Amino acid sequence: MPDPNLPPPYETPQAPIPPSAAPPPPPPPPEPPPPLPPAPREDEAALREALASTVPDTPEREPEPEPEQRGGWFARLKAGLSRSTARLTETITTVFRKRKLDDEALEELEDTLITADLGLPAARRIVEGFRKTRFGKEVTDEEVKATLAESIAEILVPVAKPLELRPARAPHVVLVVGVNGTGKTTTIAKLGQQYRREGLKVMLAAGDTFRAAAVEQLQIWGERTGCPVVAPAKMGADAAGLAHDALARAKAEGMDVLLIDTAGRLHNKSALMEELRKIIRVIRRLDETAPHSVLLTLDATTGQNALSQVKVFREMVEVDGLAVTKLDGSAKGGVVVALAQEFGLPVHFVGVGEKADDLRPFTARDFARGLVGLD
Ligand SMILES: Nc1nc2c(ncn2[C@@H]2O[C@H](COP(=O)(O)OP(=O)(O)O)[C@@H](O)[C@H]2O)c(=O)[nH]1
Ligand SMILES: [Mg+2]
Repeated sequence: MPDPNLPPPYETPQAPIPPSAAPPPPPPPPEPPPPLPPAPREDEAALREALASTVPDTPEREPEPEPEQRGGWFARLKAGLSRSTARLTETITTVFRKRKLDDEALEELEDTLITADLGLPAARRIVEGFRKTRFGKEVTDEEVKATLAESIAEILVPVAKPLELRPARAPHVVLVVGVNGTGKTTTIAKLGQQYRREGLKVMLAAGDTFRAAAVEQLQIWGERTGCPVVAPAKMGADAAGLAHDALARAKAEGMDVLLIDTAGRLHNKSALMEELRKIIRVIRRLDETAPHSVLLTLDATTGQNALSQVKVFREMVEVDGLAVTKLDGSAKGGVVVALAQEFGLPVHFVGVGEKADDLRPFTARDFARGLVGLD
């Protein structure tokens, strides 16, 4: 087993120093030329970044904290959402300090909600709620925030559904799909670790067979979390074949969960669609009920673009639920409300960081209050 603390097995090629960057002839002592930025290959850069940021220390060395009460996680969620909160509440705080809720005020509220990525339909729905119950009354920013949190929670409640696993020893197959960089591999690793902690037997399948970085990232996580990883024999191997082998092994070894990573090359949509559909076809030869969940990862920092990604992926496969990642770095967390309003697809998980513990089931009320900045 390779030492996970060793640097990744890639050398960064040094970019040649152009003559123009060389020091002028010696006025002693000569200044060394400024170091040029390295020019790593795309995969190497991705791997380096992935390894540096996504793989926490081994659980043996640095035990993860016990699962916390709502308090700890809520605080983290709220902190993660702080940029989105600022987006949403700055205007409310200034505009609604004490103000009559008239048409103009409602229009401003609607604009604020749209700017905060909640989308037009959700913004309209929320504003209509205000109109019905509070129109003509004097309101404060605190009242507006409280009502807003309630209206948002109302939109989110129907989609806040956990990913329910089927009974043990009949591997529950989760096919994880999504655009490159949205967090598929990291989400699989996080789920693997969490299911392992619950005592489940979990296998990971490195179905993004084109990117060495993706395969190695998953292998390292697998080693650390005690999840066997089924990896391609060579880069570019058939993803469907790999998924098939992985399910055969998962069944033979009595796994509870099989998490299948996939490629997300959206620039070649028809090829990706064919690949995903083929994966589904071949795993159904072993279990006609598989995959039991098709989980689509969405990167919250992409805001409204996440909506188009849902549409595109739903044309390719039957998406069962969403995992929304990177809510911590995003000012566009309001997009979760837009997603809920527009598609009604279950939001199973939200990610607010790169560690295994930074992915949790989605809870409507906590999210709504966190987004609005309330406790
Ligand atoms: N801040 C933050 N970063 C995340 C989160 N989820 C994933 N990432 C990072 O996003 C990058 C891409 O993730 P990856 O899982 O490789 O995406 P993939 O291409 O879809 O497999 C990695 O650097 C991850 O560490 C999250 O919830 N928060
Ligand atoms: Mg990946």
